[in-house]
Amino acid sequence: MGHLRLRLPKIDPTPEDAWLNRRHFIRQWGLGSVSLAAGLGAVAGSGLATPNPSRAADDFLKRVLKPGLEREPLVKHFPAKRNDKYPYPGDVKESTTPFAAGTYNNFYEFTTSKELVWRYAEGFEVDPWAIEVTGLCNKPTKFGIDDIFKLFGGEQEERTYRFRCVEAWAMDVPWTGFELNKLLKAVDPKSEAKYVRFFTENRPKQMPGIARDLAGFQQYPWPYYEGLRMDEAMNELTLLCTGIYGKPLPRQHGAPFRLIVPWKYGYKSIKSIVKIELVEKKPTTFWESLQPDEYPFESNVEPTVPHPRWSQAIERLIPTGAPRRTLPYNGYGQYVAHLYKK
Ligand SMILES: Nc1nc2c(c(=O)[nH]1)N[C@H]1C(S)=C(S)[C@@H](COP(=O)(O)O)O[C@H]1N2
Ligand SMILES: [Mo]
Repeated sequence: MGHLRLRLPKIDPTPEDAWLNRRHFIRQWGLGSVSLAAGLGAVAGSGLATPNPSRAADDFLKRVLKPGLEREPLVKHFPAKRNDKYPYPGDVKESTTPFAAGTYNNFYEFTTSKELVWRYAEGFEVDPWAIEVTGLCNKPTKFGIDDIFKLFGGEQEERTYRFRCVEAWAMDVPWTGFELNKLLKAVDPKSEAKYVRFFTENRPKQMPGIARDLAGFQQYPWPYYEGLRMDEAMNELTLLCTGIYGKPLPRQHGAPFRLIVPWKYGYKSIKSIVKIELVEKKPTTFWESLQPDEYPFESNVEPTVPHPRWSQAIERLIPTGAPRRTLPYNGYGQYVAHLYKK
C-alpha cells in the first residue's frame, strides 16, 4: 500500500507463523519451500528436539492471540451470542479462516511486515482506553472501556464476515462487536452530520512504525484516519468490533476497539480507535491523502474495477492462498447496494 510499492501477494517466509501449515501455504502461493519444524523451534525456543511440538504450537498460539482486554468484568461479555443472519457469502465452502489471521496483519503503526505485527504490538497498552465521540452531535461523550461495555456489552454479537483487503487477500473470521449505529445514536447526531471520521491512537513510544517515520523513513500523515458517509456508518453491517474468535481483540487486530465495514476494502476498517468525529463535509482519509487514485474515499469491493496496479477479480484466502472470485460489495450487496443507487 501507499508509497511503498506493493508486491502482490507479499508473503515473507518467516518463522513466526510456522505453526500454520506453512509448507502448504508457501506452495500455494508459489514461494518455494520452508522448514516447518525449524520455524516452530525458533518461535517456541526449543528447536528441532521439541518433545511435544503440538504443545509448543499451542503455547505459541496463546501468545499470538493474547487478548488486549483481560480484566473482569469485561471478559464476561465474551463469547457473545452468535448472529447467523449474515453468513459469509459466496461460492466457496470454507470453514472459518483458522487462527492464521493473527499472524498476517496490516497495522502500519507497528510495522509494514504483516507476519511481525503481532510481535511489534505486544507491548501496546490498551487499558485504560477511551473513545471520544465529538463534532456535530448534541451529546458529545468520551466513552471509557467500562462505559462501552456497560452501555453496549449486552448488544454484542458474534458475526462471521468475509473480510477483503485491497491487496487481494481475504479471510473469513468471527468478529465480536456491536452495531456502530448504537454508539452514534447515543451522542444524538445533528441533522448536519453527513460524514463520520475515525482516528487511531498515535503513540510513537509504543508504535515503532510511527517512531520510524518520525525519524524520516516515510512521510505518512499519522495518526491513521478514515471516514464513512453517515448512512454507511449507520448501516446494520458496520460493527464497532471488540473481539475475534470469541475473545477480546488481540492487539494486532486493533484492540481494544476497531471498525469492521465488510463491503469495503480492509483499510476502511480502522483499528484502535480513539476518536470519532461527526462532520458536515466529506473528509479525506489517510490512504486517500497519499494516493487518491488507488484508495478513494468510497472503496467498495468491486471485482470489475481493478486497482491501478492489479486486478481485483480474484482474491486469495489466508492461510492457504486458495483463490475465489471477488464478489461485488464483497457479497453484501443485498444490505448495501441501495446506498449507491445513482
Ligand atoms: N490504524 C490502522 N488501521 C488499519 C490498518 C492500519 O495500518 N492502521 N490497516 C488496514 C488494512 S489495510 C487492513 S487489510 C485491515 C487488516 O485487519 P486485520 O489485521 O485485523 O486483518 O486493517 C485496516 N486497519
Ligand atoms: Mo488492507
